[in-house]
Amino acid sequence: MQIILAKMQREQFFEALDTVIQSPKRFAVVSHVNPDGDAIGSSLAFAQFLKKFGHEAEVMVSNDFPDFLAWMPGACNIHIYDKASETCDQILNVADVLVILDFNHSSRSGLIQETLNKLNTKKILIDHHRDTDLSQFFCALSETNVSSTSELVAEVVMHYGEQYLDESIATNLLVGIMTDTGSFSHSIYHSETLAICAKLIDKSISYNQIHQLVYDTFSEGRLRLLGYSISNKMEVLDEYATAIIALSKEELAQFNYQVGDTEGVVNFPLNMKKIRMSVLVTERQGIIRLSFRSKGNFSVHELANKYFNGGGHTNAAGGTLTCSLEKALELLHQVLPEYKEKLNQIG
Ligand SMILES: [Mn+2]
Repeated sequence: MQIILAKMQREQFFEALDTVIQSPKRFAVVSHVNPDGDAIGSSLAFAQFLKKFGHEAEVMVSNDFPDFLAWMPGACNIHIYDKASETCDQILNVADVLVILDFNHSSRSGLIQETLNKLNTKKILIDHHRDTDLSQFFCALSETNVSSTSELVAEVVMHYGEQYLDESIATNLLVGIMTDTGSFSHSIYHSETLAICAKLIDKSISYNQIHQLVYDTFSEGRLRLLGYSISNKMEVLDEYATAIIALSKEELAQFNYQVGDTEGVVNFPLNMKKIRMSVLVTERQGIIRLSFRSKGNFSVHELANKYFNGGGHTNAAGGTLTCSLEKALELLHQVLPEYKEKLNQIG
């Protein structure tokens, strides 16, 4: 049944997309706040794909992306709303079509939300998050059972023909899939993901180089912060098969914190056999950010959604609170007993 529905959705999606890309238009491609490799990779690739049909396509995100993504083909042309809101608003206001990539609710667009909500422009969605309200989109390719939005964009590009897959597009999509799967360690639900990657690797810059550009870029401060987080800050709660790392803004400053420096820290506690859930809590300007990871079928999406104003996927989710770091940790400890049984289940 699911397969039939997915097939129907694809047929409808491509039928609708065909009508849009036939004649030259102005596209604004928007992705989520605190953009990651998948947000940037899928957006750049889709914009580059659109340009092959003679369209104008501008990519925009709410705030800056981490340095380890800055080398990506076309990244220097991305519009950052909090640095150039007027330009961004202008692009949005004249756009014929908005493309929403790697998020499904306008609240995830950060500072762009206000303008987005005002526009009646045709919207196209390509995304792998759950609970999508499809009614607001002209057409949507929304599937949760894929590694990443970049995988879906790869499917779209290849639907139109492999001749559209050039070095930039392939490289950008590979970064998206690589980063959303934690370097191919999770979120791979079918062999198709790797089959797509095989095609991308044939067209992209050297795979080894991409991996190095994304992962071997730590500053000394970032690596020391990782060491400190695990060695000094990791709290292991055996009873709940959970590990928590909390970092205050003073601690982040001590390691000369740059955007993206805590990326991946939350994954390390899961390397322990006994740990089922890992939580990273960080203090930013005025807000507390929580990042959740889990193994197996324990859904951090549910927990993040119920208590931490967030959500995401079964094994990876985020949330935010506007309170002190201490209060956030207090709440986290308070809700754990409710999940004790599930956290101690195998599978
Ligand atoms: Mn993604």
